[in-house]
Amino acid sequence: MADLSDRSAMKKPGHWSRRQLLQLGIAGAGVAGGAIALQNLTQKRSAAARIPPMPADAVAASTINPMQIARDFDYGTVTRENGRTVREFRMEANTSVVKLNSAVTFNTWNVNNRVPGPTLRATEGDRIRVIFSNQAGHSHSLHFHGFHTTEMDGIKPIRNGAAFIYEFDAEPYGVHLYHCHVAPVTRHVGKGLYGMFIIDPPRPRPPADEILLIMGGYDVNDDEINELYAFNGLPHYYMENPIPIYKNQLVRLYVLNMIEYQAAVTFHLHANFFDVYRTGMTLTPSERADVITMGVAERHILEFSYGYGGKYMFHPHQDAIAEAGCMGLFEVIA
Ligand SMILES: [Cu+2]
Repeated sequence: MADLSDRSAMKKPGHWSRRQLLQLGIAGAGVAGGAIALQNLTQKRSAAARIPPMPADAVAASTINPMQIARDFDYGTVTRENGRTVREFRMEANTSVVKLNSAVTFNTWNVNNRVPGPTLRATEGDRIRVIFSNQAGHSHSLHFHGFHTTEMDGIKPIRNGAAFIYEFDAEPYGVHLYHCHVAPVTRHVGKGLYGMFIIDPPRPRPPADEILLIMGGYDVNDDEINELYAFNGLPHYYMENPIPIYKNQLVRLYVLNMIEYQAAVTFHLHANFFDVYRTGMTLTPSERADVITMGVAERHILEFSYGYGGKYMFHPHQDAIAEAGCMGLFEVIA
């Protein structure tokens, strides 16, 4: 793959010149021109599910907006090539300061200026093309979980100012992830360079209110211990801004643990039990629980609905971690 040496013209995803795309060898692949016939084909899988509107006042006092991240699934730019669906994603490694709370700012390494990075979503069998540009000031990479060739495994550092195209088939279906794999990986992940990669089964799951929760930690003083924790980027955010869900509506949680410096945490949901689809790789649940243990990079689909209105907490049952920011509320509304 070609490296891009001219970083000045590559400030933002979406502002890539035809020359740069030619350097990457993809200008003819329907990227640059008007050949994109199926722009952002958002699937209507949840059309029958009732999903509350985003609270108008849920604006984070930060560059990260967890309320938006919770239901934001990126299906990429869709084209057809040789009879198959190709989903193309622009992902840019950045370094940016994030206000974690009123007292603490943190220098994150991230994708597309958010922690977690964009939630990529495809259907099993699609072709995935990730155009990765590193504008972060350090070497980074994108390592995807899933089946792919060694060249696409993302362990080779992509230097600052360079770019690389990761391309592979979306398989197998499940809840997966991507993260930087440059050493020390714990540091690169701990600073925010990770996200979720969902591959839907060929026959879609039933309609549900689909919500993403990624647990992360922040080592704000470089002592290799997290001082703050968060769901979807910001500590304590969902305690002040509960996620609205409807009563008696099936909720499908996609949960991922990306807390470094910590062997495992649990995920606990109050006043309820959830069906567990381990790694999202089954169509029928394997168990029912209200606490599930998750090592680093473990992820599951958890399904439930609430029969009573009100506010209900979710958090790891390592209560010190919960109290340091990894704690939130669902608000069940009629
Ligand atoms: Cu990195």
